[in-house]
Amino acid sequence: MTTDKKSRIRVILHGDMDAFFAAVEQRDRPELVGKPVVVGGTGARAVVSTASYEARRFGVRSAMPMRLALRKCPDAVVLPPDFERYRAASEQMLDVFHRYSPLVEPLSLDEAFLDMTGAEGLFGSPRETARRIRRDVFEATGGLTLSMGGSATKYVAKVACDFQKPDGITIVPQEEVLSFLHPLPVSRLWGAGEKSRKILEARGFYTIGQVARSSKKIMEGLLGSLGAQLFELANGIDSREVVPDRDAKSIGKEFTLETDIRGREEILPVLQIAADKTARGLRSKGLEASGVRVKLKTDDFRLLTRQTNLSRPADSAAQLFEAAAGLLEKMPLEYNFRLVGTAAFNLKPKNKNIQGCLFKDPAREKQEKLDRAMDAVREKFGEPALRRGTDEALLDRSEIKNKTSTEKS
Ligand code: TTP
Ligand code: MG
Repeated sequence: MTTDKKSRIRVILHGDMDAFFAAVEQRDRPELVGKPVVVGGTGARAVVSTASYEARRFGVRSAMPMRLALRKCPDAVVLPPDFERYRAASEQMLDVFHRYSPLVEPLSLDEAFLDMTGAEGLFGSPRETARRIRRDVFEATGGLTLSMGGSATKYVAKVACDFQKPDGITIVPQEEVLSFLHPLPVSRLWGAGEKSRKILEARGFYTIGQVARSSKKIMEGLLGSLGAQLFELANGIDSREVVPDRDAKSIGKEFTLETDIRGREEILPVLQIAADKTARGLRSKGLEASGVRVKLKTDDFRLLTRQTNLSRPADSAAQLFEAAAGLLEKMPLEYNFRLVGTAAFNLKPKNKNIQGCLFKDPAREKQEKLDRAMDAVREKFGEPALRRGTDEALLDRSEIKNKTSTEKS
């Protein structure tokens, strides 16, 4: 039996972290758990970035002036944003998503679509898949929760994700799409901003169902081409594909050390782990890199970087580490360092066929096999199952706080 790809019902999941910035702060400062936390600026004209659900009970919302937020919730703990930690958590979330699908489309730091079409045999029903992903993200981020929505279209998956926030899963089967959408307010139509909402409401359209029961022509008359789009969405029609993020210009892993390190001998083992993780990041996305960068941060927060181009594209730890260790030789190492990292750049999808048959290199093939085998074992038994010798010794000292990140340069 052949399956027509176009007519196949898609399975799309949308995930979005709960109270993201505030949740990261509560994770890192357990004394704030259960308390109203507001993340945002502190100046006179500052606004709220986000509020923990405890603060939302008082009516605090994103984009609200901070002064108003504090009038509503005088006991709120106000914290400035720390994007480095949010970006690291975002990467951990995306790394998990990429374990489930190669088609991951991030929309912002804390949300992304996954196309899970055809993966039911691997991970179970959409609800079961969402459950697993949420569990894995919780583990990978050290305790952050996200909500997920699922449906055959991006639009309904996104609306569904918000439906049972926080910490919820909402799957909308195809036959329930219209009964799910129609009671919702028109502001839930993707693309309907404040202005279009007012126009719609002035003409008596308050719910998505009312829009669906009108006509494309009427909607076009009211809002032009946007009206036609909203009419389609209101009827559950949205053919947009999940477009994987092609803008990631580099993939990198870095470690912030709890105690500073000094000298080549101490840096090399950390560099080895960073190269290993960078290589795994590449392989999990089916990419290879033609450039490698090393990043060191001194104890007084000065950043030192060196980069080089590889003679041939690479996705193995051995190749990345060799290049990184070479770069280290050219760096001034007389400082104390608090951060060590590697990044791979000049990325492109790995073309197995052409590379594989034109340039057969037994040593490289063997390395690739080993890397694949290690990936498979880790995939099956989890992170601690298999580590290179240096890894184990270092991690056992518990001196490394993992701060993985995918750089966007
Ligand atoms: P959201 O996902 O919209 O909000 P959230 O994660 O805080 O809460 P939830 O999803 O549970 O409703 O945005 C993600 C982060 O983006 C948020 O934590 C802070 C930031 N942000 C702003 O800085 N300004 C804003 O106006 C919004 C909406 C978000
Ligand atoms: Mg969110």
